[in-house]
Amino acid sequence: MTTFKTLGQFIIEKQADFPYAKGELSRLLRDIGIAAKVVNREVNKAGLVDILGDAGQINVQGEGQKKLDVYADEQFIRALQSGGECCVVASEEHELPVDIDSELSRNAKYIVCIDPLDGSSNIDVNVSVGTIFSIYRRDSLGGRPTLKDILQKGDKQVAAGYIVYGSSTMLVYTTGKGVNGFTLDPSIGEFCLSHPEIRVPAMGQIYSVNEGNYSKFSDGVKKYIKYCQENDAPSQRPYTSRYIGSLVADIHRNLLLGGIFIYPATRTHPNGKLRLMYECNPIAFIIEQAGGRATDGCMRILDIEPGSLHQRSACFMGSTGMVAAIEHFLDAER
Ligand code: AHM
Ligand code: MG
Repeated sequence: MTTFKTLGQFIIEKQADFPYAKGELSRLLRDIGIAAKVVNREVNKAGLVDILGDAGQINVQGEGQKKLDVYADEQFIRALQSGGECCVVASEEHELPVDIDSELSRNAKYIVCIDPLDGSSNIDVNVSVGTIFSIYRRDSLGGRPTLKDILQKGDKQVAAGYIVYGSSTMLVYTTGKGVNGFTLDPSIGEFCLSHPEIRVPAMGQIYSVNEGNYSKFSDGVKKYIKYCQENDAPSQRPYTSRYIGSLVADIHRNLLLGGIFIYPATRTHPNGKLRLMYECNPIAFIIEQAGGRATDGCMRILDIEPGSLHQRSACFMGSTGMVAAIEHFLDAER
């Protein structure tokens, strides 16, 4: 008989790996997993809005229907609030940190940065979207957490993960001891371990970039893209271009198959587009834990000292060999 392991079972088994091992981080991860199932249910119904009622209309309970990214934000914050392990949340949906000040979370030590529904503009056309999260431990003691508590380098993350709401819904996470993936089995409503110990191949044949921005890229990036397109049998070029425009989906594919994801600085986005705290850092942590690399073109993403909650960063992440190749082109233009 084949056996299976649920996310809950796996988290408990791995609890001893955590340096503090009191079960708090395990509970936090479990809470995120529960909220992900609720969000998944709503994302799956998104195509039915024209039948069931569009956003902005009044639903049967008399409540106005919410946009899915707002809904997802509420679900994750509610789960973190009721779990009691998180003291503050930094979300893409809120300009300021959301302080979780309740009796239950009085001694909570964990900080969560989250993009509750990334790529939400893709929902209308039935393209995969995702949730990205990053977890830190609070350094300071006493009082309410401050912005300084949140603005830690990515290297200090204690856990990070994403959920991809795709043809299957998957949760992939790391606590700094490798990366594991769980697929939601809708028949039992559980995330089950389906992709243990994910490793990103050292070389891949996929490059992912919004080539519509080509004219705005630096010479080094342009030359790398041309390099990807050249014929060279020994290095299996030309590579394949794959770009969904939904970060989690693009990263998930490249993580499993090998590849590079690029969102460089452009003239219109001089610091790139993606956000450091809840997009680049968690993905960089996962990629490194899977054996890959993540850089902003000058330095390791996880070493960037953050200055603000919603700051952006350029990023080049994926298979080590492919990141090394683009660094060569970027170095040559300096
Ligand atoms: P969002 O947070 O507003 O959804 O934007 C982030 C998304 C990512 O999922 C994706 O990688 C990127 O924007 C795509 O940007 P572009 O359309 O410029 O290629
Ligand atoms: Mg986003």
